[in-house]
Amino acid sequence: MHPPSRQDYVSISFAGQGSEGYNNSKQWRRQSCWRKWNQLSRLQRSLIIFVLILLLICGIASYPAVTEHLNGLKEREQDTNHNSVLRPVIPHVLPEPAKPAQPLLPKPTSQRKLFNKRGPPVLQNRLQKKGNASDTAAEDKAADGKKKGEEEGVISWRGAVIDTERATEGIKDEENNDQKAKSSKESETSRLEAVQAAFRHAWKGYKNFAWGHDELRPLSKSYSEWFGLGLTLIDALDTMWILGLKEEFEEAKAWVATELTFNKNVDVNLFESTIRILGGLLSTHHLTGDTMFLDKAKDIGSRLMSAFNTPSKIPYSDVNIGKGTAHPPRWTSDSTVAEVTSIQLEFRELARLTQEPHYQDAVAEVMKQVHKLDGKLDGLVPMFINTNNGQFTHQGIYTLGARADSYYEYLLKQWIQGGKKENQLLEDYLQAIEGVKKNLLQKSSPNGLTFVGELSHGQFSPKMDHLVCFLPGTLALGAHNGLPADHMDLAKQLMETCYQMYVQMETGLSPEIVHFNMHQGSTRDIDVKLADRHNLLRPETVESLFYLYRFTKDRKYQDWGYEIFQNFNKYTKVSSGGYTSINNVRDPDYPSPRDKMESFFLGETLKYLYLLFSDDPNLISLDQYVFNTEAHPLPIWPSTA
Ligand code: DMJ
Repeated sequence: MHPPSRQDYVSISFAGQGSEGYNNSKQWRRQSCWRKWNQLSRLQRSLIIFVLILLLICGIASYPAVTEHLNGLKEREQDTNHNSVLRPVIPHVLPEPAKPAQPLLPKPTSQRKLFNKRGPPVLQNRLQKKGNASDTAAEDKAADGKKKGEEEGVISWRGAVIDTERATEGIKDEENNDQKAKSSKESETSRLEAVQAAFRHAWKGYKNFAWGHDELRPLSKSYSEWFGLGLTLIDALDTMWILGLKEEFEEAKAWVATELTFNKNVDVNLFESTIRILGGLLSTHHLTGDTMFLDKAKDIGSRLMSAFNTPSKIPYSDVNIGKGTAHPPRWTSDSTVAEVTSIQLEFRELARLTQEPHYQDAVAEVMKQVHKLDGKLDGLVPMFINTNNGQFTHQGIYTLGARADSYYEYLLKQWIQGGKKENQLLEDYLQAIEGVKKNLLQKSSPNGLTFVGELSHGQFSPKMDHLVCFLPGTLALGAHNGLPADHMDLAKQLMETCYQMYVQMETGLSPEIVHFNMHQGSTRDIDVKLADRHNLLRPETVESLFYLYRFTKDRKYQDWGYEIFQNFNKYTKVSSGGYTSINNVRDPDYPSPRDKMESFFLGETLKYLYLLFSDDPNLISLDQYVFNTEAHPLPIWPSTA
């Protein structure tokens, strides 16, 4: 008897030709296969089944490898896309920022590996658990006691990978740490060198076109005169010393020794010449031990003393250093509060070095009077003080910006300079910070940036000068010296705000003044008025970044500073030498150079950037030095007790 399959075969052949069979093709094919199968011998069928089972086993075995490969491809694709995404406008307020292209430390290797491992979901979960630090004990147990279980339960490819990792884990961690240390050292060195290069570039312009004059005008390749005392050169002396620029320092020193004379019939501003010239000379004397700088400091210091010959003993703003006479500005008999209260560090130090107490007495008298004056609001001072009657004038306006800023800074710093003994200074400082919190601190909309506004006759204005960005650093310095920890919290919040004042501008450079939005529904936190769009290469933000980095060791502050530094290089560097202030931080195509390099760019901005990028806490230790408001480090007095 013919096997039925054979008949079926014949019938399939015929039916296959017809359109009917085509119409019913699925059923037709199923029947046809079945018939074919039945036509095969038992041996043939066994063979086919064996081959199929073999294929199935191979398929299962190779599934994880194939999916891992595919997922790996997908991941790489995503990485590439991610890298090409532009940074959000407000990286640190909105989603966490894409890290700057620079250094940065590689992600912890164990975590990175974790996500590269692919496998069926159950296995993946186990791997993820393994990567979780809180599961360490359980994992160790598994590693020790369940070696057999691992071998039993898991396909060999996975076991092999894990074992390899385990065996080399310790070594890899060490390698990674070495690698991290190496790359952060490299990044430190390259940033420090970049600041040195910037200084040299600035110096080149000054040397070629403005040598011995007050300020470089880099575009017109000339100079401007304010006091006619080589202001930039003196302001930059200790910066060159700190940056290790010996050659430049020696040239400048020779000029100070042979050319600088204060016996000149010129009017100088008491505050500006104290913080830049007296402060610069005193600090350079301390760093170098060279008494020539001290002699020069004594010379200018003694000439400035005529400013204190006023009915109230509150000093005049202007002094003729040649004639030994002083006077207020032509239009008023007022002095600025910040000016008369931010000369103390320098004159106190001069008194200590010369053993001539009248320098200290004169500036202490100012502090004593200001301490007692009416017209403060919760420790906040008005902006003007009258040199005849010693009273505050133009009362009712309170700011931490221009004309009041460094009053607060010097309360704290005098207390530190004198060994934390002068309680009145500390009390005034603490009260003032409470006054800031109560009257001037607000949050912006929509992103809640903490800022310090101004108060005018009870009316709050959300205006903040870039000058206020000294405050995060000062608050952090206070907290470092034992003042309340919430000062550090506030310092961090304000630091973020000051950084945002840069990041949110098209050039990445802050304007001179910003206004914060406070009303609900605002789309951006910061507005800038047309007249406030300039940037004078000011230091306050990088100054505070330096303090914050020193005290927290959080590298983000270095990275923020590096971004700012790069933008100075991008928008303010003049190719023939020097850097320039600009008129418009909102126009990266034409920031409109002002043709002036302020002396504080070399005295402060580049110095603070260098100190910020250095990981050496002993490079001007904040436990040994206190910086004056022009970034000239003066020693904290040794304790006599
Ligand atoms: C500097 O002269 C000092 O930092 C001063 O305290 C404020 N103004 C400039 C820098 O902005």
